[in-house]
Amino acid sequence: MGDTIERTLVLLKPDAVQRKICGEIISRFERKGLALTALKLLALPPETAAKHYEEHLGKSFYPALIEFITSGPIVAMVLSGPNAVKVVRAMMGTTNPVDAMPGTIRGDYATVMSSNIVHGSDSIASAQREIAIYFTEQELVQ
Ligand code: RTP
Ligand code: MG
Repeated sequence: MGDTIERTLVLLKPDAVQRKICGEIISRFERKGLALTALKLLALPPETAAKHYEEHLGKSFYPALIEFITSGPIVAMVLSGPNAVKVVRAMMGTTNPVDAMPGTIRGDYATVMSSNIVHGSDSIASAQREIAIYFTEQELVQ
């Protein structure tokens, strides 16, 4: 397998914006070698949140998840680079910050699963689907 250049969708969730740590988190991704390809601050409409998290519809945590992700502004970005999907997931740490290793974003900045700072696409197919929710082709500038 070669080191394919990939694009992935990253969200800095409302807790990251509220805590004013977006710059720090973006810096981590840039230092790692990933390239900013698109970036915006937005208030996520509930319908868009539902589209993003449609795989979780019907699960016990779904209502709280939608409520949380729409509770304040988020930063949406597309990052590009070799193996970007897996690299971002590794940098994020596990879904539950209790288990996330120190040195990962969730390991360093979060304590509870309901408020875990960052989203990253979990596969290339998810990345393609999710990028199209937030950005037009024209907004992907590199
Ligand atoms: P994300 O989609 O936000 O990047 O997180 P993830 O892939 O690590 O985890 P996922 O399974 O996709 O879950 C999405 C978000 O739902 C909340 N969650 N709560 N209580 C629970 O069992 C539970 N499971 C998931 C988390 O906030 C997770 O980030
Ligand atoms: Mg997920």
